[in-house]
Amino acid sequence: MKQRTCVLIKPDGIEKNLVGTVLNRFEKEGFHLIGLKLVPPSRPLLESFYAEHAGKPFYPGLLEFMLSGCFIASVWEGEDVVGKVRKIVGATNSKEAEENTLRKLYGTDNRRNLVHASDSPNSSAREIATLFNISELKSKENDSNGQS
Ligand code: 3AN
Repeated sequence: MKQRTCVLIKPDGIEKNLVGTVLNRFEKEGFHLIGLKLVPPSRPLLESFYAEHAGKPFYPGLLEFMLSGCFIASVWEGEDVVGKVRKIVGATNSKEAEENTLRKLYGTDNRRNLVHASDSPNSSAREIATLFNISELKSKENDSNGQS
């Protein structure tokens, strides 16, 4: 099924100069990039993005880390892209992530784990709406090569 997913490259990924590496991994898979921007740290925005984790023990540390620098927000489209991207990203804790996943290759632990990827089509719809205006996403209407 054609889906969209929201991928963040977290502040550690920017700090380690891995933005191109992460984007390239998804491009090589054949997924279509339909949204991309650098987002300055904003507490209200991150509280909204991570609302489902409010109250969990790791929540304050998660927010503090995400507020430590800019992050990249991206939207990818493709067949079953939500699950495929989650597989490429790997388990939450970089130390326990599967070989050759982005978190295993480049992450540090369960907080500094390089990337976020939507866990379901419902989450991706909510996350994309939190971070992007419709007009910021590539569509048949605003892209002359017709890909969306
Ligand atoms: P994932 O991103 O793998 O779906 P979630 O949704 O369980 O993981 O957690 C959201 C984010 O919260 C993670 N990406 C990670 O940055 C942080 N996090 C989750 N569990 C922990 C933990 N035990 N300690 C520190 N940070 C955590």
